[in-house]
Amino acid sequence: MKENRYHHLFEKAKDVLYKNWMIKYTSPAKTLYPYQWSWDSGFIAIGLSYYDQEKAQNEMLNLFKGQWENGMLPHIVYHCDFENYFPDPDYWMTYLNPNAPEIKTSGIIQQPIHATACLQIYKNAKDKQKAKEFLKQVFPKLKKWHEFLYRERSPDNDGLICIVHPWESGTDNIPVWDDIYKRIQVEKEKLPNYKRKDIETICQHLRPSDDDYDMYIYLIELFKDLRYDQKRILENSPFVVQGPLLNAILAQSNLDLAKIADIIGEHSDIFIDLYSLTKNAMNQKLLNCDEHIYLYYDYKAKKHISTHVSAGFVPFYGKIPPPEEAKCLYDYMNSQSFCQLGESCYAVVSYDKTKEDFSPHQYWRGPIWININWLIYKGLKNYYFEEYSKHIANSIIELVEKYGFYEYFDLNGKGYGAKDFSWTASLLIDVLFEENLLK
Ligand code: 2M8
Repeated sequence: MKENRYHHLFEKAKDVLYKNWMIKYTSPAKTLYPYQWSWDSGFIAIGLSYYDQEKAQNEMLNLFKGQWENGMLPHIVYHCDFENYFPDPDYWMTYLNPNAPEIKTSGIIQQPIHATACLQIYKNAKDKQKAKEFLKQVFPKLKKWHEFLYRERSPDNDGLICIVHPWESGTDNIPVWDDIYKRIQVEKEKLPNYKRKDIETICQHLRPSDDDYDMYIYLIELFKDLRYDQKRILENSPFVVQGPLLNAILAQSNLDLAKIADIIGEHSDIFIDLYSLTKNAMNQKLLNCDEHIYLYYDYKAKKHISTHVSAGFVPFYGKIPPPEEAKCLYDYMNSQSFCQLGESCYAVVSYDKTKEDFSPHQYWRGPIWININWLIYKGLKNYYFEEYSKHIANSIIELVEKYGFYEYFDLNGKGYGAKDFSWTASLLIDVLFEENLLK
């Protein structure tokens, strides 16, 4: 085998994941995010699965140590205690709910990418027998997790899952929320004293604003008052949103959970049915054929939010768009608003860049994120939009090679946020293998 630039990149990516490794799990970035995050760990396990089966399996099994009795998989699992992150493990007071496990966790969720990650571990496994044992071990946990989402987070029982906190979206300060925030009165004087730690390492203007943080804390305080009772949260939280990102990821995870069930001889039909349920509901409620994108739905105000973000194209990943709509969605994404082929832009920006409030450097309000682009890259392959998926693959490689393993990137490729960011490394690894570049 001849070593080439891709082998070098692969080694560097492994190094980033190794640096962020905390024995039981891989942190997203040691200084900024020292704990175990839910969807990060899913992405990380996918990268690890190409070269360290054992570590990838443990990444998932240790994440599920934080699973609640009712099936909820929390967005952070605090395996230990560090000084450098707020909210700290004690802040959440999850003992208020009898379902919470002994290990400290947050009290909210993130995107359910885990079944997909577990199936990928099996697919890449050198030791298939061990991988099958792993699937047997993890299957009941994944099943319980999906059951939680459909039982507790689908208020109309139509297969569309809600988030109740901006952190649950993973796209924390995305401009979609601006509209919702206008109708939420945060009583600042009632908020507890808290101290942000993120701005000790990253410039404040690159992170969510103090007002955003007040909103985050306001909602968590409310959830504590409601003792993390999901039914009461859905009834009382002013922030209840149905969106294309979580639902597309869940749809795909249902398909992958069905495959896992087949491999280990369990019933798989139920997951195929759930896939169809969510897919149909997304196409009925979130797809806007006139605007050529999937929209978010403000469940409390009972209205769609017409803010266009790249997450609106992630349904490609879950094979959601009907074939007759796919080309229009694609054409809109392949335009000046997001990233036009031939234009000098690297990849799909997180928010419509023709908008006045597009912000090239501020977190989820404009920059290019590798995970969203990876989801779109996979999605475009489903629909045979080869030129664009190739473009994204090349961009992911070039961004990392030229500028480093950053958390996110601006239009010129300059990196921002955490410097050695785990999902940037792990998803690059997936792209290198997918594109057959390590032969
Ligand atoms: C960011 O979110 C956390 C809160 O969960 C934060 O800003 O402190 C988001 O980018 C989220 O998607 C990600 O999972 C997390 C860790 O990388 O950081």
